[in-house]
Amino acid sequence: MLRPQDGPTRESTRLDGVWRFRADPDGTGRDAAWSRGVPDAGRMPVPSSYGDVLPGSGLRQHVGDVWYEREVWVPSGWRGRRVLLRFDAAAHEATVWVNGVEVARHVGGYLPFEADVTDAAPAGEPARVVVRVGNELTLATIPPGVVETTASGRRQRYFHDFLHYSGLHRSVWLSAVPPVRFDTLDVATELAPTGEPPPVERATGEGGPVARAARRDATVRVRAGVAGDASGAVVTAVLLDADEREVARDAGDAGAAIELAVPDAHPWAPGDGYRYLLRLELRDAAGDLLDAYATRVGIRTVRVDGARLLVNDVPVRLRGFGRHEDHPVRGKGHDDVLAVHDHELLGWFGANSFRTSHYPYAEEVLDLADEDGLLVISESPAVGQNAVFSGGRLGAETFGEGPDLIGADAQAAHARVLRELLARDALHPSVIAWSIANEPASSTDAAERYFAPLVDLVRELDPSRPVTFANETSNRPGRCRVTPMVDLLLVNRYLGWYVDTGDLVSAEEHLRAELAAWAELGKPIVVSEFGADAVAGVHHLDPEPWSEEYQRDLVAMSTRVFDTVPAVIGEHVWNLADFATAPGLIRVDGNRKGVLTRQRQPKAAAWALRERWRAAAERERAAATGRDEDHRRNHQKGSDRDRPDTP
Ligand code: BDP
Repeated sequence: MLRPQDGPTRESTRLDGVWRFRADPDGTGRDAAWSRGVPDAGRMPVPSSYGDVLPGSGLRQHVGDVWYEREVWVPSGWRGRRVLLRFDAAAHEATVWVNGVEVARHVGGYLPFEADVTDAAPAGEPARVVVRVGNELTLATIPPGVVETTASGRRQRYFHDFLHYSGLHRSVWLSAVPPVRFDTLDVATELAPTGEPPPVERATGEGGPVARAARRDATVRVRAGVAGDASGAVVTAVLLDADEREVARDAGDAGAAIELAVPDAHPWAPGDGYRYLLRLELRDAAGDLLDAYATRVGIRTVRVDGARLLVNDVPVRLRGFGRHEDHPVRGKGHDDVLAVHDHELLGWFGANSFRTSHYPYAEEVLDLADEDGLLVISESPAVGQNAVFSGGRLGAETFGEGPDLIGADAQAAHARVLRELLARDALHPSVIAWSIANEPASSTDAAERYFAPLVDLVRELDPSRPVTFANETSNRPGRCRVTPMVDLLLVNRYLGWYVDTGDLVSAEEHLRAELAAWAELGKPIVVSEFGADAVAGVHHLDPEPWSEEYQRDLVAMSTRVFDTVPAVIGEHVWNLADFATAPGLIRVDGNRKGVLTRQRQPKAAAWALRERWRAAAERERAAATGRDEDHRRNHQKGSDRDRPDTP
């Protein structure tokens, strides 16, 4: 499945806007054939979560089905082409009908799916699109949950700490594509070994210098899969630089690998979102154009070397956030305004990285990260697989076979979601690691059995990126059975908050000891969560939890510790901004661990982080400029020597 785009052979239109909508908690619509048309429907904007849009509707707590409906004219000019209907996300499972005909079913709330609707939606006629979206989580879904019957009706319980927003969160597309066409695309990039001196050693303190890689010869390997009868067809791949100058070209049979040699390539690197444009053409034996597809390609490598994480063979140090797709009213509905604003805020902080905690984000977000040269840890939606957070709903073992355990069905769903995630995100240079889960119970035999095949699967699907997962605090070094399997350690730690509450001196000692223990494993460590709740406007002279000062001081204490542990190559504060959660005794209108409010205004910690991270970014820029300058001088010397008339 390829992303929709416009081009010489393809056209696409977004079906975003206000759709007809009706909640159906009793599941009436399934028997009453609402698939043909939803009676007495109200309205709902797409994309958005439906939870907070209609005041007083109770939809925030809704469990079960909702129905969406709209009409669309299929352009008459699309005759003879295939018509695809794509949902960038339907949270959390959906069935789609076009003119009463079922065209798609999909389980999982954060990844796209599409249907070929050519027969159901003839060109030149109106088509009625109806979507049933369900949001029930079970122990077989990713993420897990349990539906309980209470005096107030059915309630969805879940073990993750963000509101279970639901609905059509991302764009819906109708596209015309040629009958014989590209339908998958794999791109792998490699840089020639560097003859340069080893990169600058990381100094301790405030991030350490990280230099951008200099230009190097590169190879781009392209494999484009084709749907339809492509016998005799030829694929041409052309790579253009950012100034649209052709730098490489080659051709091959449909489905075969094409290797493009790119001399003196400009790598994609942290803070430098340089990308080439890859243009693909598919022509039949007579030379007629069957399909064309274009995508941006960042040339870069990622590698773990001992306790270092190397991008383009240069050690990187991640500074940034765990985030959420979460905004007032829209919930998890993607919005370009808010996404661009959040990314500008990352720049304001001097951040260079984030994790898509705890589910795949809208692809538009990854586009922004690609463009900005941000380092992204892409996470699967497997969050809350841990009895510790389940309030007794999961058996103490968490994983295994049984009515209160997460077992083989969940594991199969988890594998499916990882396949879909990698298929969607592998083309993004910003994605530098795959996180297969957040904070599972990871210290048992059953957890080892559950995760081992998933780690293998990700490695097999993408040998070019490290595999990781975020470790939860009770799964200590030596006990945790999953950390030995992964390449990069993510540890979520709340010293000074859930542990040593209000005592930053003890917290510092404990954090130092724990990180030293993790460092023994000889792998790079990203502290992927640390932080404290702070209610904006609460101030205190003493170290009082919930005050802005306490949050600021806890972050400062933590980063002071990180700077003394060379294996800690990343710090992700939890969280960029306050976010909505299920109601709870330790939640005040949501989780307040944002260093920004939910409205994206700074708390005291934000200013302190900005100072630390901008200083680090500045040092990186200086180091990168130095390296570029050296490279330019060496290169210049070489070419001068080649010219006979140069003294
Ligand atoms: C961690 C979770 C994260 C929570 C955070 C918290 O990974 O989703 O929001 O704690 O408690 O356990 O704030």
